Amino acid sequence: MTNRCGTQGQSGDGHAVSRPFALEIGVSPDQLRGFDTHVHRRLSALQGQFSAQEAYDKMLPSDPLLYEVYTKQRPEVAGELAHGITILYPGRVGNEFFMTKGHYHALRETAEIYYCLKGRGLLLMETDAGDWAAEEFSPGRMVYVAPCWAHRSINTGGEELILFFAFPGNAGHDYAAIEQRGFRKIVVQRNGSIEVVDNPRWSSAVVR
Ligand code: PAN
Ligand code: ZN
Repeated sequence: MTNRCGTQGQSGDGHAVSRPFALEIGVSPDQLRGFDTHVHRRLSALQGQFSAQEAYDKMLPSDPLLYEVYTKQRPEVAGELAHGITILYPGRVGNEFFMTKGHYHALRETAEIYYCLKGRGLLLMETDAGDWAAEEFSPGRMVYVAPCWAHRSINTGGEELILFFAFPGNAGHDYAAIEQRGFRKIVVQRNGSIEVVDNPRWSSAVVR
């Protein structure tokens, strides 16, 4: 039986065995240098996701940057852990807070860990079966995304929300279901407070 540990730098399947390493990570720009991919996501990437279409259309010409993702890439196999940092900027579209696209993992039964380094926010989660949850982010708080739960980060504060994350190398990302029907809940500011309410645009249409 082969495994990925092997002997003398070669795993049983002939690939190089991963080496241990360490990274300086944190909230300052020089603590992001150790990552090897960097993605920018702007408002236009969240077409159809915000409930206030008029406010969305008004903001679209300037296409503001909503978040950046820095990732340390790992082989996309079980046993490895992909990891990185998301910086989600503060702001709203109408009364709805800036958020990430959100996704299921392509391999549904894979979990994820988030650890908040800076800011305030929520991790909104839901399952195909209709369950949902919202856990708070504040510096020092960890949120565990259980297997099979879609997840979307939301910045409810006035400064950047900075999150460290780690997930199995073979998880993959499935954006389609969320792009088509959104999450069941949205997070809005109402009379100065933060509320999790039903998404008026959510559709129960089965997406496969
Ligand atoms: C995170 C997210 C990251 C950006 O790394 O990918 O916060 O969110 P979207 O991928 O939804 O745009 C993660 O959950 N990875 O699995
Ligand atoms: Zn994920």
